[in-house]
Amino acid sequence: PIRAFLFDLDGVIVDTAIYHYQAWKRLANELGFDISEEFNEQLKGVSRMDSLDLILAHGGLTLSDEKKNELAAQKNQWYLELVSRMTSDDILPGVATFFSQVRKAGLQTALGSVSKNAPLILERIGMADAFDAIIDGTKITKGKPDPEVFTKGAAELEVSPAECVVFEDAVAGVEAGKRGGMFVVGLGSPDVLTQADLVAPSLNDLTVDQVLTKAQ
Ligand code: B16
Ligand code: MG
Repeated sequence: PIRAFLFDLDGVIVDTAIYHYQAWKRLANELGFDISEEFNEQLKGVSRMDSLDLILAHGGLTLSDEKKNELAAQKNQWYLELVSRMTSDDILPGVATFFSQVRKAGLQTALGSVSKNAPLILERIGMADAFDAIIDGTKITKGKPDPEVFTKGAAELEVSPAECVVFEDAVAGVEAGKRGGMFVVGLGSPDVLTQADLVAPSLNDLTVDQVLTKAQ
């Protein structure tokens, strides 16, 4: 049976992708090129350094590790300025209702985010106590599509992968859940999230019962 739900943060609980995009775009512009919203899709669920590498390759730049660390720190500073203004109003529609159903169903919950800023964001939106386990970018060595962020969540909850459902909005995150041996609910477009076992536009369009019926 399903015993735990594992949630991605950005794109599932909150929409921080827009802030990541604004901060990366500002950085690219300072370096003399631009990134589009379409390009930004590739950055979703991807770690900070891997994102920077993709952006620099896009701009045709090769830089030293020292310079890259400096740029990543600058982007994060801009990103944090945007995140610091977040409140519970930034929680995506349907999340609160879905979480109360999760509790009623007696399921465990974990956060599976590659963001090193995940605890800060949870604090800002008032959801720091909403999860039984929190796996963030400081607890993993490999970002999505590696399954580590979700397998660690399952381990911390003491459940097996087959007992978990992952909720993800990113292609890399859906792949991570599947590679971890879990049932994956994709939140977004079925044309994009082709590997997901079930796809809905957002948590607002799903009930816990619907998910459990499909997953077990
Ligand atoms: P940070 P998720 C991911 O969060 C974002 O989708 C991705 O765009 C970002 O680069 C990554 O976190 C690292 O974030 O720079 O804050 O450590 O989707 O795994 O919740
Ligand atoms: Mg995401």
